Formats: sequence, structure tokens, C-alpha cells
Amino acid sequence: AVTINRADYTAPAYWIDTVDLCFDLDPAKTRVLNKMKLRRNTDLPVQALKLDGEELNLARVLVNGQGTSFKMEGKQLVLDNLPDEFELEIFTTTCPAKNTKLMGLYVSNDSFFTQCEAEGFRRITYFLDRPDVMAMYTVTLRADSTKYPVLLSNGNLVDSGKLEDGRHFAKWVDPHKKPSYLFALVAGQLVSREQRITSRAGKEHTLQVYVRPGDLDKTEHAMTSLMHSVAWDEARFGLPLDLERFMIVATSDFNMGAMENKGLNIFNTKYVLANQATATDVDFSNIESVVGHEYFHNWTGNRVTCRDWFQLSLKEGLTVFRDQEFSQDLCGEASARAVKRIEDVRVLRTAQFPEDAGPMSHPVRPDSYVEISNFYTVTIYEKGAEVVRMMQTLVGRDGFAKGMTLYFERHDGHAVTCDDFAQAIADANPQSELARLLPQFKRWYSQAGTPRVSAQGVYDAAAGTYTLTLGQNCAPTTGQGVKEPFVIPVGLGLLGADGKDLPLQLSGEPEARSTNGTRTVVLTQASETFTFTGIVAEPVPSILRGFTAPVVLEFDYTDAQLLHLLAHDSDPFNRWEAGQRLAVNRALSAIKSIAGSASDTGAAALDDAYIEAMRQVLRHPALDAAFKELVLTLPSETYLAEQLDTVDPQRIHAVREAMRQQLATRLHADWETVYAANHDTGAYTPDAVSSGRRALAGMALTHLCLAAVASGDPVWPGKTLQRFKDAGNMTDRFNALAALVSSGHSLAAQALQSFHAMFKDEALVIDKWFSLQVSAPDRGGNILPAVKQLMKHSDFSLRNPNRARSVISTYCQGNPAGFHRADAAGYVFWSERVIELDAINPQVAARLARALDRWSKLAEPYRSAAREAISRVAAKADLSKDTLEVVTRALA
Ligand code: B3K
Ligand code: ZN
Repeated sequence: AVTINRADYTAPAYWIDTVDLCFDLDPAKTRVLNKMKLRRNTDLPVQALKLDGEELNLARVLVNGQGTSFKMEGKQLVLDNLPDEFELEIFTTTCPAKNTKLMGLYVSNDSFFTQCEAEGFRRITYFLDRPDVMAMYTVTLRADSTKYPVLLSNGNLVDSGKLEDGRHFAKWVDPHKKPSYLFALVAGQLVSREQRITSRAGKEHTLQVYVRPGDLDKTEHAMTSLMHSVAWDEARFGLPLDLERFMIVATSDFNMGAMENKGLNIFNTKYVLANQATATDVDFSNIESVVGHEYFHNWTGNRVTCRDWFQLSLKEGLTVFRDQEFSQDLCGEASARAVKRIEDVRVLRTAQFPEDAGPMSHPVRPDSYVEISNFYTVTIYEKGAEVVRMMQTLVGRDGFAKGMTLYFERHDGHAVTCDDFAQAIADANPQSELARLLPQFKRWYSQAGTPRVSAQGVYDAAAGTYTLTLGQNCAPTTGQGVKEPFVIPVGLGLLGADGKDLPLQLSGEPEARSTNGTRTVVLTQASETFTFTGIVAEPVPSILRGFTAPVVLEFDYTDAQLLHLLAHDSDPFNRWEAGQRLAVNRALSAIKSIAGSASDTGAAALDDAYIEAMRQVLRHPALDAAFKELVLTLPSETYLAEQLDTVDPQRIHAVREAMRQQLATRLHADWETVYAANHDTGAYTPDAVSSGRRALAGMALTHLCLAAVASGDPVWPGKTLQRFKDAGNMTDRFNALAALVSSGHSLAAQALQSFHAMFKDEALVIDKWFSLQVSAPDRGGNILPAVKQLMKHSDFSLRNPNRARSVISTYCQGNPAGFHRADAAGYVFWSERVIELDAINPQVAARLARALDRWSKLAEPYRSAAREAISRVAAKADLSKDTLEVVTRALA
């Protein structure tokens, strides 16, 4: 496999100004006529034209209307001795029906769809398939009018009509130039929900959401989310919709979440379809953020795109930041914003931190790759978003908006780099810390790894000072031995004995400076000291408020300090974090002290102080239900594993389950009260407040069922089953089902059966049915047999990515104790599925291959067995470069 290096970037030898594509759509043989106008890049010496192509049948090549000689170099079509400007005509055919990779043009449920990012356009026609070649597109689609009544592509419909033999055509012109990865077409039997809107500037637009007939009643939320997105980008960043028509199309066969093709976003049905009967609150909120995300790409990604794929975070980190801000702004209230922030940080810490410490570790701007599809990662997306957020922290919210304006002034219509973005934000804020520290700040783009920030506090009663020493350190990552210090903004507060924030005055300053008791200091050295004056009693420090930087904070908090923060911190993030630290400390000491078998969890007994603190949270009159649910959720097994040098997944599971059981039994009366107070949320709306109440009620049910299983009391399981039957929305119904399943109660089987019967025609609900069963707590190794049994179910299919993921990825990546078995059967299963999937869909296989990223941290016998399984995959002949890159790096 060939490694592509960032340092090797060169501009393209030719530019493509216009593309005129004509498709004769047929599942077995689609004909593609591609007429382009090309121009030599006169900045470079004369070179041959090398066009990318993959799995294409080439029929004809004409230069200025004349047949011409060409050669093939590997997959590339090479033309020499070309004029400086010319028209190139290429005629190819492909077979969309056989395209199981779902890249390029493919068929799903008898409709045609495309997916071109990153390198799928070359599977449609020969092209300079790279993001810095931007062209104007005209697209004509021809197809059978009965089977494919709807014909869509980017831009505006300029012509349509009937053809002979029952066929018809549609011609689309995109008014904006774009890179090939943003090309899209859709053809099939689809219906749409339509909405006319008027922008702030008074322009009219048509918004459309296309779905299969029968799904229209599930499109309202996506449309509402789209309207909110349009309004938000205008209000917050002054960025309007630049198209008359903006379309979203849903397909049930899709490799990822959604795709921001210009004016024609294509979505996984999972992120479009929702109504209260079939979708949970989490689904509703995911739809809002994914619709927002793809829409925001229209500026950050499409108007200004990436020079090369190493710059992927330029559009993805920025656009995740934007969708996170969007969701927070829609929440309105500060407490709901904080809940969203906590959820985002939880994703970062449970997925990105492990990635950054493992074999696939890479900087936000990688230096090399074998297969770019492997770099659509939590590092590029979520850590990239944190880097953008730190810029906003350093220049302020208004300063950041000014920076965005300058970015578009400078780069609209161009393909640029992460450096260009950072430069624009800094230049718009010349007095800011960002401008002062820019070269050092940009280490966040070049250095991989999660920095650890250590903090020590010393109180000097005589001087009335509190001195905080902050240090930073980042462990080596693959290929990067030595790390230079990062620029780390650290939000700080000091709590007095009464729990209130103290005024913050650094020594040397004439007066205290802080907003709402918080101030942000910027750590730039390996170690720095900050001395606060006028402190009359020893405070409790609240460090890294709001999680101002993607780092691990090390501070040796006492239990008393953590309990104080949990009870009083004005920063909701750190208030939650204090509860998590209390739980982590207890879990880790139990894990370390269990001498014997994994089931010996006596050491996990929770102390009264912890239980009492959790009780106070549950009873707190002022805290939101959503926040309580987050505090009462124990750190995940994956998060706990990351805190250990050697990981025994069975032990972690046993300890965490024991803790959960104790929370269930010792807080029994409180769970009952909480359930009574929150289970009725009235007429369904997926807003933050009622979603939070449903989540907390669901959590209460789970704990009540857990306690009931232990005591043999039939009352709560019975009530839960009744709740399952009577629920007026999917969230309540699914939570009741999950409570029975996750507590291992015998009523679960009948509930699962009736759930399947109720929703047998709702693919997305059936996905939930599958994944709930394979993510249940492992009891005596029962999960793997269940997985194998479910794969024999007539609803199971390996070819549909959502379905394959709902069983296989959920098991291998979402159920550590079920997967990491002492008998290695989980790993054997994994290696077989990776190999099997790789032949069908390399992207799905390569994602699954990452389930063993952290194998080298495992305790024996897991470690050796895992390595053996990875080696088995790596030894397979003809692996895709996607999967090969993942397993090769894992073994390196
Ligand atoms: N840009 C697409 C991701 C494409 C992934 C290709 N393997 C979705 C998104 O981030 O919005
Ligand atoms: Zn994106």
C-alpha cells in the first residue's frame, strides 16, 4: 500500500473549468458521458494529464472532438501532448447494482444514490479527483420515468421532459463551482416535504426533504431542524443560504451519517426520519445536529473547501464546532447548554482520547495516510472542534465571529489550509492572545496526543494567597517522540467554604478580574505558577471549567473537596466532573484491590458519603433532570479502562455492575420518588427539559428493575412491562424495554418479542431492537451466543451498514465485557466478520477493525489472543487498503 504524505503536495497540472455530465441510468449498466473544459496550470512545467478512475469501463476518449491516444498507468488514465486549453470527452460505463462499497454511484432500494467524498467521484468518471480542482457542473440525468420519477442533482433544475421508450430527463446546473467530492445525483421513487422560506435579506428559498413514499410523516423534525439551521447561520455568523433550492434526501444504505453535497445533502435515514412513535429523544437531538452540521458545511467546506485531504479538519473540526454551538444555542437556558457540553466532552474522552493514545493516533492535521477514509476520525472531527473552540476562547465570541468574516473575505471560492483558517482568526483579532501565540497555538494541529495538565495548589494563610502551579506534559505518540508545550486555556474558579466563587485577583493586578467567578489563564510553558491574592481561607480550586481544553487534568482532589465541588460549583461542567471523579476513584480502587476472580466485587462497596452525595443530587430542588441523569451515570467501562495501565475488561465490568447494583438498592426510595416526579412529561415534544425528565425517569426504572431482580420483588418489573405497553412515545417505550433487558429480568424476552412485532416494518426501530440485545450487560458469557443467533434472524443483513453495525459493531465496540472473553471467542468472531465485511464494504470493515485498537493495554490472556486475531486479519490476502492500514498500524 502506498503512503501519501502531506509534505508532497503539489498543485494540479491542469484545471478543470466546466464539467458537463450526462447519465443514462440503469442499475446493470449506467453510461456516463463526461465533457470537460481543461486548462493547463501555467505555474507548473508542462506535464501529462493523469486522471483518476476506479472500476470503470472506458469506451472512448476525445480531445477537441478527435480520437486520441492514451495510456493507463495503474488506475490512472494518462494523456500527453495536450494543448494548453482543450475540451475532453470521456465515455465510460459502470454497474451501480454491484456497487456494495457504497462509494460512487450505487443502488439502494431500487433508487440511485452517489457518495463521492473523499474519493468516490473517480468511480463515476475519470477526473482530477482532488478537492483543489473546482469546476462548474451541468448534469443531465436520463432514466425510466416509472421506476425513477424523481431525478435530482446539485443546483437548479433548468430543463426536464419526456424521452422515447418510457424514459425522461432532467437537467441541473449548479451556479457554484465545486470540487468533485461535492457532486451528487439521486434518482428514484421519492416524495418530498417542501417548505418555502424567506431569508433575513428577503430572499426566497425552497427547502425539500425527500424520502421513500410512506416516510413523509417522519420528516417534520428534519425540516424544522433545517429551518433553524438556516436562521442560525444568518444570525450568528451572517452566513446566508446561497441557493434557491436546498434538498435533503434520505437513504437507508449509507456508510456514515450524512453528506454535504452542494444543495443536495444525502443522509442516512437514521438522521432524517423521526416521529414520536419511532424515534427517541436522542434520535431527535442527533437529527437536529446532523442536519445542522451538513447545512453549515455549505459555507465551511463548500464555499471554502480543503486544499488537500490532510486539511480535512479545516472543514470538519470547524463544522462540528458550529453544530455543537448551534445545538447549545437552540437549548437556550444555561443549564441545558451545559448538559450538551458535558455530552460532547464525554464523546471526546471516551472515543478521541483512546484514539489519540493508540495505534491510529494522528494529529488534527495528519502528515500521512494510506487510505483517507480511515481519517474521518474523532480526532479530525471532535478534537478539531475543540481546537476551534479554544480559538474562540482566546479571542472571545465576537472576535471569533469577526475572524470568520475575514476568513470568508479572504478565501471564498478557494481550497485552503488549516493555517489559512487560524491566520484569519488571529488577524481579525490582532490584540488577542491567539495572535500573540499563533505559531505555538498551531501545535494543536501538528502534534498528536492528549496533553496532561497537572495542578498543585498551595494556600498561604499568613499571606492570604493561593498559588496554583500548572504543568503540562504529552506522552509520545506513533512517530512523534518529543512534544513541545501547547497553548492551553484553563478556566479557573476558587470556591470558598460557603461554596461561592471568590473574586480572582492575580498578584500584581490592581483589582480582581473575573466574569461570574471564572477567569481563563493561558498555560504556554511546561510549568507556570499563578498566585491569587486576598484569599482569606483555603479555597477549593475548580480547574478547567467548561473543559476549556482537550486535556487530562490531574489534581489530587480529596473526597471532601470533590464533595464540595459536587454540591456547589457554579460551573456545571466541573460540578458533574466532581461526581465523575468520585466514581472513578472508587471504581479504580476496587478494580485494583480485587485479588481473586472477576466476580469477587466485595471491594466495590460504595461508602455512605458517596451514596449520600448521589442522594442529594437526586433530591436537589434546583438541578435539572438531565443534569441529574448525567451525574448519576457511572463512568463507562471504556473510560475506566483508559485510566488503567493494564486492562482486565471483565474486572472493570464486574466492579461497575456492582456499583450500579448498589446505587439501585441503596437509593431505592429515591428512584421511586424520581420516577413518580418525572415519568409523566405530557404531550410529547423533544425539547431539552422534557427529554431530560424522560431520561431520568428511564434511569430510575432501570435501577428499580435492577433492585427488583436482586430482591425478587415482582412489582417494578411488572410496572415496567406495563409502561412498555402503554408508552405514548418511543423514548418511554424503549427506556422501559431497556430497563427490563439491562436488569436481566425474565420479562425482557416477551417485551422484546412484542417490540419486534410492533415495529417489524420500521428498519430504524429494528436496528434498535438488535443493538439493545447485543449491548446488554454480559452475564456468564451470554452475549456472544445471542449475537450469533441474531445474525441468523431473517431481518439481519451484512450488506446494510446500519444493520451490520447494529449487531456487529455494537457488540465489538459497545460491549467490552461481552467482547473481551477469556476464551477468545469474541476476537475470533471479530476477525471473521472483519474479513467477511471487507469483501463487501471496506469502509464498514475498517471501522470495525478498530475495535481492537487498544489491544496492547489488555491483561493476559486477552492481550495475546487479541494480537493473534489481528494478525489473522492482516495475513488475509487481498485485503482492502482501508482494513490493511488499520491492522498494520495496530501491529506496528
Ligand atoms: N463530509 C462527510 C463525511 C464523508 C466521509 C467519507 N468517508 C460527512 C460530514 O462530515 O458531514
Ligand atoms: Zn462534516
